[in-house]
Amino acid sequence: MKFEYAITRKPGENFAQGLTTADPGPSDYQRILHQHTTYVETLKAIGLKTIELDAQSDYPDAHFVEDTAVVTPDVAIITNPGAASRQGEEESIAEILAPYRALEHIHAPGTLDGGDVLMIEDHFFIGISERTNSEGAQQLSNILEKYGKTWSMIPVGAGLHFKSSVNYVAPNTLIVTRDFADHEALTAYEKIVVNREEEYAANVLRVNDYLLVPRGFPDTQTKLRALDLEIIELDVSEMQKMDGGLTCLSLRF
Ligand code: CIR
Repeated sequence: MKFEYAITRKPGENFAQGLTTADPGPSDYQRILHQHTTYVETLKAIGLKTIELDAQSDYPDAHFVEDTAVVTPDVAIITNPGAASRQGEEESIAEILAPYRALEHIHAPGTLDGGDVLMIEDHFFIGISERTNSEGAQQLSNILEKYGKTWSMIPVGAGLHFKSSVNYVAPNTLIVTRDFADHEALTAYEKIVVNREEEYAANVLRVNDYLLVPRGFPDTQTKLRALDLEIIELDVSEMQKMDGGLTCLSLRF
């Protein structure tokens, strides 16, 4: 689908109280604001209309808007985020999406994070992770079927979300971490495999004819240059400290 819009949300001053498995070290609000502003300006520069939301002080992870919805050409599925501290973030996103798409919802006991869902044309990979449980994945697959889409479920294993490790970069081509390089569910695709030292760089964001890649992963960038796409490098070091990255920071549709 050609993306026309992106929803983003400004990080809150308490962003460093968000969830992370990393040792984030000292936080720097001005730095994350600068990185986030550059991200939003980049989306605009490549032709998207942005819908920019204010920080939500009750939710230090709320700028990772991707986890709150799965937006397809016909329907937006509002998630029930898997982390207790993030449940409720989806409410304001549902209001924003309502004028654009029919809405469906994931209900408890189902949980689902948008970061676990990879849309490849009419097919959806749904990662089963610490955040997305089987019930949530089943609810999503039922909704997708109603709208004529196909799906596969795939255990995430290592990494926070499925899209921390696997992303769609070009026709029939994925970028994957080594753990997914030989995965039987992905045999139909060509693959760019990132080195162990550069695993974070599997989280790249394809937007129409552009590929947004995280700064500081030279080997992956060389591999991606083989694709016929314009590559834009962005510094997302403050998001990386909080287990987030380029895909998490927006909802494209
Ligand atoms: C969290 O743990 O929920 C946030 N700190 C990071 C969420 C990243 N989102 C994503 O990968 N889609």
